[in-house]
Amino acid sequence: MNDERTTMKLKFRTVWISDVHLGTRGCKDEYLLDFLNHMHCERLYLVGDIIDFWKLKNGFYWPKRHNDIVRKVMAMAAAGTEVIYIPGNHDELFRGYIGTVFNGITLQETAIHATANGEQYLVVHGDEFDGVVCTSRWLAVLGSEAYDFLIEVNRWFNFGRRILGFPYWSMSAYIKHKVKNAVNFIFDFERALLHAAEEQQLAGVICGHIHHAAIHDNERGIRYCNTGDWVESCTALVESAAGTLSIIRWVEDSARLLEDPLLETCPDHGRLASAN
Ligand SMILES: [Mn+2]
Repeated sequence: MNDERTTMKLKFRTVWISDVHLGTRGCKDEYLLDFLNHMHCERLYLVGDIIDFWKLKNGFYWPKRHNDIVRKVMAMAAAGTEVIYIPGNHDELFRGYIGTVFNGITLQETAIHATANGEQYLVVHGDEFDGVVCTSRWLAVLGSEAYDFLIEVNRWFNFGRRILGFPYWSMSAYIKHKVKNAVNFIFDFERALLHAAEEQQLAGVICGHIHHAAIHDNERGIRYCNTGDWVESCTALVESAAGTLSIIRWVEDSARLLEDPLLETCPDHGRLASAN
């Protein structure tokens, strides 16, 4: 990293992050800290599952960098960024403190965010829309590489089965079935959240929870935004000064963004990256 990169800051009107899972080994703390150090925003929404109290219960894991992240957010609040923390299911402990302000961070159950161009969005973590617990939803975030890997595992697995005299068992068919369930789950989740936004006559909804970043509109023009996560994809939802919403994938986009931080040149919505 050169000096220019370390001092450059991206400027946003609003930033939303969720599903950081501090207190777990899965948290991509280095990337998150890098993102926080390279951006400035007027308002920061922490959209739930920031600290993973479920994991902390089963053994304390809290490296220095997780402290650095908490301190960084507090420093941002002290420097004038409005920080709103909407607890999720992994940090539902904080739901007992809704309405309080802690070190400049306001705890809220949900929020209504008004963009620069006056559109109103419901901001919510999303676990309350789960309905049925779907154990295979993590499969939805599997990329094709992971899929190829499983195919390879399947080959060796069945090689072993054949030696032991067992019949062939298709892991890929099993995975495909599970992925289909996961895709259905995401679809139902989106529909439930869009319905909530529509009922409140809002422009859309901004949520987290399922670790799957997205921006798209339904057939009636109601927008669904998911901030993604900092366990797998390292994504944030951002609003430019003009009110444009986009998704940043920090690992892929950071170098290019820091080279040319003029967000107004970005497409209307969707990914910031031109490649996708
Ligand atoms: Mn969650």
